[in-house]
Amino acid sequence: MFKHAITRQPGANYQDGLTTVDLGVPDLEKTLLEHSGYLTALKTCGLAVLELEPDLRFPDGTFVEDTAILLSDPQGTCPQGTCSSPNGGAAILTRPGAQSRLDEVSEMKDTLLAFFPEVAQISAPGTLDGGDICEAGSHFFIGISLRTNQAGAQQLAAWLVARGYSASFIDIRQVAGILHLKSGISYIGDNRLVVIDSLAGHPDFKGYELIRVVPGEEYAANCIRVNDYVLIAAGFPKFEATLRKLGYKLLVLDMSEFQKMDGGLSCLSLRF
Ligand code: CIR
Repeated sequence: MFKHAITRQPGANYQDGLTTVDLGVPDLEKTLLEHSGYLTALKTCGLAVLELEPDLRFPDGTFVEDTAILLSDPQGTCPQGTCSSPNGGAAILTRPGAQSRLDEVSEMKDTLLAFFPEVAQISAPGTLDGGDICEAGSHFFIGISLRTNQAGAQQLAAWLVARGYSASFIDIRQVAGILHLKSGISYIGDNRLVVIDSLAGHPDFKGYELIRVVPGEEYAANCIRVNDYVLIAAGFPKFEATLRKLGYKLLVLDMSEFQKMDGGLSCLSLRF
């Protein structure tokens, strides 16, 4: 169960952020409306939502997921007192792969220290974006991408293994159309992985029930399970119907202005 979410409001210069897609310039008013719908959805899921102020130094700062990996429930295999914090959680700041986003993590550090007594950090030459990290129960898939390099992935894997998790690397550098691993897969619990076609054949996904996102609905692959609900992007009827048929309670959210900046549902919060 998640109890908390950390979010950051998009700033007035949101449109100056990075993007690889050509879907037009985001409309700020609509962006803020969509963001507010997202916050409402997290609250519906029962989360206490921390809403950080926009930070104009970082146009991409609303995509807080990229700045940290949080464990609310370490597996408990590490030697007594060496790696779990007293509240049972653990946090590690990333080292974002885009130069313009590197310093977002120092901002996030102070916020995390209010919840986690110790905060570790990925260090150079490692780079790692939270969007490349997919937690699937006690296993973590770590995407190697244009943002997350081998050194960053290895540092995170070692940190996770010390806390009782397993980890494997998924190289997405040759997979067209996705910025991060989680642009193409999501874990929604119940041993189910949502995947785009180009990742469905990966041998590491064999033990999971795969929920395929049909061609043309790839953006829908970035969805999040939050307690009793799955949050999905609006406008992907086949995917929505598939999840409804499986019995999931859905919150369907308008994400058009985030999609324009390569962002998805997972990117907009840190959940723990
Ligand atoms: C970026 O390029 O860094 C942002 N415009 C989008 C980040 C999306 N984050 C994510 O998927 N976790």
